[in-house]
Amino acid sequence: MTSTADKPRSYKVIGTRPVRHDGVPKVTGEAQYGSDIRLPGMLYGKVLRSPHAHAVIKSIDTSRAEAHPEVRAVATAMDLGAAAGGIGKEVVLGATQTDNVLASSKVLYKGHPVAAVAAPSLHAAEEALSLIDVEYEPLPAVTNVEDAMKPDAPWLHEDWKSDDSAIPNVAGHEQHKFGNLEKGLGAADVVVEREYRTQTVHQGYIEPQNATASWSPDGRLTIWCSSQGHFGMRDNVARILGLPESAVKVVPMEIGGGFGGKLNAYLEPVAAVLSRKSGRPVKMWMTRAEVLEATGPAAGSYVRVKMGATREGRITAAHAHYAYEAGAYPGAPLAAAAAAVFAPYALENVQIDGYDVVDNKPKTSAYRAPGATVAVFAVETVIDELAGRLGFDPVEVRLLNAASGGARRADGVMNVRIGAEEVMEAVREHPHYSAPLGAPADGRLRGRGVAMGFCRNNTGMACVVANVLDDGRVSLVEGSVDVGGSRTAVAQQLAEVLGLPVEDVIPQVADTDTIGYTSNTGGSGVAYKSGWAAHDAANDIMRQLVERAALLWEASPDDVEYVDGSLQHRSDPELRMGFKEIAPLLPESGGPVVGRANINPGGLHGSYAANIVDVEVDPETGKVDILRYTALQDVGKAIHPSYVEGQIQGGTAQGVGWALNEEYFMSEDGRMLNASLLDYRMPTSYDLPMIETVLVEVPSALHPFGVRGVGEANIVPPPAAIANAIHSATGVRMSGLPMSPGAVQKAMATAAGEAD
Ligand code: SMO
Repeated sequence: MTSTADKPRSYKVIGTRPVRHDGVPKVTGEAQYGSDIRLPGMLYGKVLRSPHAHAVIKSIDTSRAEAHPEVRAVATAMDLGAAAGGIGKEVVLGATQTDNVLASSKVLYKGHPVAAVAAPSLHAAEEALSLIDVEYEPLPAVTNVEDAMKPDAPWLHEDWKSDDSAIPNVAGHEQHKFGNLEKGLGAADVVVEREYRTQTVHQGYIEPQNATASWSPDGRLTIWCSSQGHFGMRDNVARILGLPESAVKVVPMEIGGGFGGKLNAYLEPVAAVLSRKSGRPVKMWMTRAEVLEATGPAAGSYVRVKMGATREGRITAAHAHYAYEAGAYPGAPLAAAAAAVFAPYALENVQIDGYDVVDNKPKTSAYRAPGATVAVFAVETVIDELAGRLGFDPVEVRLLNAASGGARRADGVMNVRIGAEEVMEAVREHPHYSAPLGAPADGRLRGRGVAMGFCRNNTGMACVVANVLDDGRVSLVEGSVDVGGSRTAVAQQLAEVLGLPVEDVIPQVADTDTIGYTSNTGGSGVAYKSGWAAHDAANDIMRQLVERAALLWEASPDDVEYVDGSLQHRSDPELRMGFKEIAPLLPESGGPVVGRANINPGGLHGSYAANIVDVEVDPETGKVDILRYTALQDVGKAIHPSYVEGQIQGGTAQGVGWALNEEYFMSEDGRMLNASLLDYRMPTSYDLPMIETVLVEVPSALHPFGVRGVGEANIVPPPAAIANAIHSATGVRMSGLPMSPGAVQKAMATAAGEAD
């Protein structure tokens, strides 16, 4: 039997661009998203949210709402499993998620849920919200990471004050260091130190959060929702409600984007409680304002980076200090930031200090390459400045310091086979890098910038079951929610091993009772872990088919092999059977053939990305137009190149939004002033040129097909690349995000003032 462990050099299915299996249903609108669920007798639930950014809840009186003739159930924090006590500095998901789902003693941001109602109509539910009487004692709010750490700042979590050495609202400090920073700085000919401030941004997924729950009288709870991991959601809901995991079934619906924002429970436990109390299924969904004000955006930050280099271009020292807003509860992505911040470089003297800071904003969540984008924005602009001051080409200086396999990353991880250098070389060789900039429009300025980025990849448990059907097709049941076409990428890996066309594989994502535990669709891990599981399940099928063919041929299994989708006898060329020929014979040769894999593959992997971008700046208005964009990424092995390119373009577009426009505008009293997609300005097709992609394939050493996660590294370089391009155009260094017209204009005016 042929094993694919020896990695065939040429592939028949991997690397091709088939139409995705879910393409037609998604184009026709037939695909079922969370909000498409309709159950008999279903009620509608709505959440009452705090009007204050920070307040003590003195009392909640639900009696008037309960007396409303149409109200079937009212819920408060008292109905959740673990009544929340104080919130500790540890990230204990149970306590913080419970308190975030329905506030117990304090509200910590505007939009924080305090109660919920269910009624036969949405209108009645909304009306009943106004009958819930909540008495608040408002407190001063703090919505900025630097203000939150000031000695006179209001403390969000009172019990943290007991540690009298504590800086206000700091939940944690994570430090990594090796070598000797001072010695490294002493050895430098040039040292650059800069500080940066960035604003809260949102993932901006199109589909708002939703959940429908049905609590059966037999005690089992079923939830239909759109999430990045129905097993993770099941476990969260069980923890919040104090139930065993086995009491909860989560049915994954199609998902309209997540980008890290659909890992946590918001409405699910509330709908469940309302269903238990009313005896009816309850459906809930968020408005866009609720999504922006009360789900999990990405941290605003304060970042300071100091780096030194010699005249020869060697970086001798690097220090990154970043304080990230966690929002209402601890848990800013410090470790993921530490993994990424200096990842493209081999450094001898390095220190990283990350701070996790709570403030009166919604609890932040992961966002595509969590923590990496703003830290790398700082590092990559400092490197650009170092290169300029030393008279080096910005790519040359990066290549001189490039990390490679065997070098230690700044957060301590030993690099395995990585693609940092290959990506930098691809930048240098790309025609865009040496193309003329062209003449700007009248009065405008043009420039070009480059930057690197990195995101580590996660892996985790994954299960698939593959059923051979009588007609020779295979139904592939998997546990990974499909966010970006992974159904097809996983099916391709099964098809490759079996030598089948991918159209003969029918993939579907099964609910938590139907397939084994599969970890979240996050950390760019699905094509890796579920793809690996599909590879193993295909090998399981091959092994069984060899046995069946041997049975049918009255031969020894040792004399039968599986080659290119066919079974054949090793010495008798007459004995040969295709997959489609043996499939209908299975019932009479022992029964169905089912391949299966339940795995937990390791993998310390990551993906490197780089951008080349040309901009044109209007000095009058400060508006930055993007003229040309090239996004390069080390993708391991591209299973479905079109979807890999789509990931790169999507991440780049989000990075451009973060770079140029997106931000939460907060009022003095802690309200988000732009809680709509009209005022929260994400880029549209009018703002972006065609983003050209370059796939650099440096295979992962572990995965049977060399897959790396490709979903995240691409969002990391844009802010720095654009900032460097703005500098190249205007001579001005930007020190924060977004680099909106107002910010660019102000920076140019300040620089002009200093020059006078
Ligand atoms: S930010 Mo992602 O869901 O790993």
